[in-house]
Amino acid sequence: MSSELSPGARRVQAALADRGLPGRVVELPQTTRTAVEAARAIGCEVAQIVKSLVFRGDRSDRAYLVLVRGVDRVDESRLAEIVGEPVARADADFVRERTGFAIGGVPPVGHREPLPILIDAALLEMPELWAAAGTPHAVFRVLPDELSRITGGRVVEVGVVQRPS
Ligand code: 5CA
Repeated sequence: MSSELSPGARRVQAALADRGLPGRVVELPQTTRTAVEAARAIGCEVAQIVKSLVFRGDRSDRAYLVLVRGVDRVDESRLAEIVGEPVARADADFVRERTGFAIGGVPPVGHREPLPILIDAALLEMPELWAAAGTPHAVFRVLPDELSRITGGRVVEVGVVQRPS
């Protein structure tokens, strides 16, 4: 029940309900802070996890939210070409300030201020996805078409498979 969710997860639950997806958020006892941890907790493939990564525009100081598969990373030079300015990965303070959520729980909807959203095309090829819902223990299930619709994100090719470090 939504009344049992923590405050961050409740905000995402409300944003989803506003967009026609009520009751989707689940809070798990296990951590879902990273894509690998979330996949383990849910019992799905890492590629089905939506990573919500915030980048900072060098010139505009804008926040860009990029959604990629859990197995991918963002090609920053490609992203820079797409948004028309150099970008860098945002730090924890910037992420919290602009989205209203801490890294590890950043959702694709429900942000403090509207921000441009870019969706990597590969994400939309997955049959079913799971995204963060405001806290490092909260997620929600979403279909690719639903993710496009609720975010209004621009579909781009910006993801590259992450190599093991
Ligand atoms: N809850 C999961 C998905 S359900 C989640 O939020 N995954 S994530 O991939 O979108 O967010 C974690 C990501 O935040 C990591 O992949 C990592 O790239 C990034 N991150 C972790 N620590 C930092 C940091 N200090 N600064 C910037 N980015 C960070």
